[in-house]
Amino acid sequence: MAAALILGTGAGAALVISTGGAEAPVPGAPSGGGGGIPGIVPLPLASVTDADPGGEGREMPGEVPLAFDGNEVTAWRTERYATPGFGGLKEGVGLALALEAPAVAHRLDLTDVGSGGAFEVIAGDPGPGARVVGRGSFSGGHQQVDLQEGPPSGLYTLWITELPANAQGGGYRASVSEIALEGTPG
Ligand SMILES: [Ca+2]
Repeated sequence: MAAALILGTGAGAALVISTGGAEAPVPGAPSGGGGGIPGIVPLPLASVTDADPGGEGREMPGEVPLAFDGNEVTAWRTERYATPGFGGLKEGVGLALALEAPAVAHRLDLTDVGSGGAFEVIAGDPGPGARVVGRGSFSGGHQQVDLQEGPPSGLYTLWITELPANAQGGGYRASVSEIALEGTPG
């Protein structure tokens, strides 16, 4: 399917033209990824980091790789807090997903442990003026969160604003077993 997309309208706007014929394969992308929506593919991640801008800047960084190791048994967990609202210590914590190249994310694939709470998907960083493109709550399983289309971004943040109850050990914490983005490369 040949298509021409003009991305952006300001200075530095990129013109991306498919050359027709075979599209470049995405390394590691399973065929049929994207649930059958044309042009939607898994978006390769360059890095994932813990986000704790309102705290000490660290939120279990050693466990971050467990959120995308392909194993639903292992998970990145937040620290454990006294209340769903982080004990009043901060507005949220999360995972920052840096893409290998800017893209329009259409969907967040999330597998988690727990039930309830709340999260946002932000194109870019959290904070004042953050561009929220999706919202959801923890499901204790696999879910797909549809995201609002917007300009391409090289960074998407899973921003947890309310923690689910911690199933083991009391308190409140979120656990992300697997996280991935699907969308349209920019
Ligand atoms: Ca995992």
